[in-house]
Amino acid sequence: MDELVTQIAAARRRAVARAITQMEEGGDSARQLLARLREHIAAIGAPVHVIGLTGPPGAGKSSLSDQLISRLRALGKRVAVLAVDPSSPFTGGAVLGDRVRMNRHATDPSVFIRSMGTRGDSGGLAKPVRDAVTVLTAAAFDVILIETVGVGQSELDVMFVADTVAVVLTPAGGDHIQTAKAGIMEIGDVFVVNKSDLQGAGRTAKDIQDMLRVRNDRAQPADEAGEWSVPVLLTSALAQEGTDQLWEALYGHFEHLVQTKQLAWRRGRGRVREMQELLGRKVADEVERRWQNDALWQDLQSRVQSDRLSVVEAVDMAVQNLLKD
Ligand SMILES: Nc1nc2c(ncn2[C@@H]2O[C@H](COP(=O)(O)OP(=O)(O)O)[C@@H](O)[C@H]2O)c(=O)[nH]1
Ligand SMILES: [Mg+2]
Repeated sequence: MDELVTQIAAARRRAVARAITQMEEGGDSARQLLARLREHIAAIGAPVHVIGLTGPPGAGKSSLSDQLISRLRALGKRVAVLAVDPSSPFTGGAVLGDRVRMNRHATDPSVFIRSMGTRGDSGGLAKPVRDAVTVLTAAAFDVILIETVGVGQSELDVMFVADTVAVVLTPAGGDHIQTAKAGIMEIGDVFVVNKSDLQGAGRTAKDIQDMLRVRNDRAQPADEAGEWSVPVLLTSALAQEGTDQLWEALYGHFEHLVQTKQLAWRRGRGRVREMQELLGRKVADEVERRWQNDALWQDLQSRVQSDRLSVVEAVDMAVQNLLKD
């Protein structure tokens, strides 16, 4: 164990990879390793910046990651990329594409690229990702990029691990934003219209601005800590345009969090989100178990089935019973 911690602290590639596999699998040894890594992190005070990249498949997240790695390496920073596929227990084709996109960096000892499935899945979807971030933080990476595949609830959960969330879209017209609207439009700290070499990028950027205005109207009034003004950037990973500005925006958001002392709050909020998600799952599992085995729950079920009890009443009674003991 200590040997593994020492090797992770020295950023030995194989040790880091092995530790992340442990985090995917979960269990007692992973938990012990995490505790040791946290001690190490507390001792070194690693000022890591965790960035989430989300958006529809094919938007160019991996291509942008590749560009960002180059920029960060030029600045002398060490970079890790986690390509996460929460919709699949296996690390499949999309993630394979991710690796190809970033291949030229694969042999750089200051770059670590890893794809993750959610095999273990005992503690919610974000957990293995959060734990992998702990491993990479202990290995003293300066920046950790988390790329998620797809657009669903699980991607949102994963994004709450990040300090800065970039939502990557393309000039695919209004419907694109409509589909993306369910959730990810709410969590972006930076918006990116990639493939700006294609037509309609300016229009898409304007649609996003309009959407953000609605979002701001709904938001709480700014506290004295100050508000972050969400930028909408045009990039072309293909033409290598706008990617330096993207890094500046991402880092600017991190500086904002640090200067306004919101970083710790934000990380705490992410942990609370994860707690809520995990609690919800555990309660759902428990309900499922009772539904099958418990006489009272069976009775509620059959009364609803034969229309002797309304659904709402049955749910109220079930919840009361759940909370009773
Ligand atoms: N025209 C154009 N194509 C791009 C750009 N960025 C990425 N692509 C292409 O879009 C496809 C998907 O890119 P990828 O980075 O794998 O997207 P991801 O699924 O979001 O990670 C690839 O064929 C890329 O070459 C861009 O700025 N302009
Ligand atoms: Mg990708």
